[in-house]
Amino acid sequence: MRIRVVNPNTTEAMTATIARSAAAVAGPGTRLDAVTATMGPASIESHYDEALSVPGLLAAVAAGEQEGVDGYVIACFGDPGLDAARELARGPVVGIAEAALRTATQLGRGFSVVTTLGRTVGRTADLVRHYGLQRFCRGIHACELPVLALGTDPDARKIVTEACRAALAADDSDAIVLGCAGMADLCADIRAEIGAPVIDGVAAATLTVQSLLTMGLRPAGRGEWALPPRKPYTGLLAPFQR
Ligand code: 2AL
Repeated sequence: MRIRVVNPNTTEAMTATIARSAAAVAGPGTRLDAVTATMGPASIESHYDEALSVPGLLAAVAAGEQEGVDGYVIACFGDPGLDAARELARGPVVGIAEAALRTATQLGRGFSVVTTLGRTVGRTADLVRHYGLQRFCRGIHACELPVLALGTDPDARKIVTEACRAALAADDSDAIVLGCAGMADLCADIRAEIGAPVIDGVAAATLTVQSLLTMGLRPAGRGEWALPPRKPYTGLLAPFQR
């Protein structure tokens, strides 16, 4: 099976981190490719960034459909463009927030999320509500590191680890969800450091897509999830006309 992991931001170094995390859990029968959006913001940490990351993401999914990709991971914790990608793809599309949050519900009664900047807390709360998981969510905490600092700040590992440790204690949680794809390479160390389950959404979503495909489960692709109706698209978005 072919699974494409899409980094909807345009930072190649972050795609490399994401690719390592997905490859670490993929089964022997899975062909993975991790791709970087060819247009859009360098990182996604505002509503504006998120909105403008969606065309690049959808272009990567549309290309994957031409190339015979079986399923997709959206490797940004805002799950940008998830429903639109589901309209385009024949196979399953799973966002890392959805996968990580649902996985956390299977590890106890309550989880905490540790995200990047404080301004992403509201979006995370929206996602928790959107997926119907409020009763499991004990808290959403920001470590106040910008997304790209996760890969460049020499103190990033320590800062995120301490934010996870503090969240676990403050919320009396059973698990921590890492709220950014750029935290994927920190997951194993943080788990060992704080002695609690820590969930990287890239691994969770890759395994979810792989499980769905292994079970032969693809979306029905009809009604709301049929291909979008054809119509003219104009201006810079003209190439998105199907
Ligand atoms: C993210 C993420 O996963 N990728 C990105 O660019 N921004 N998430 C976040 N909370 O800032």
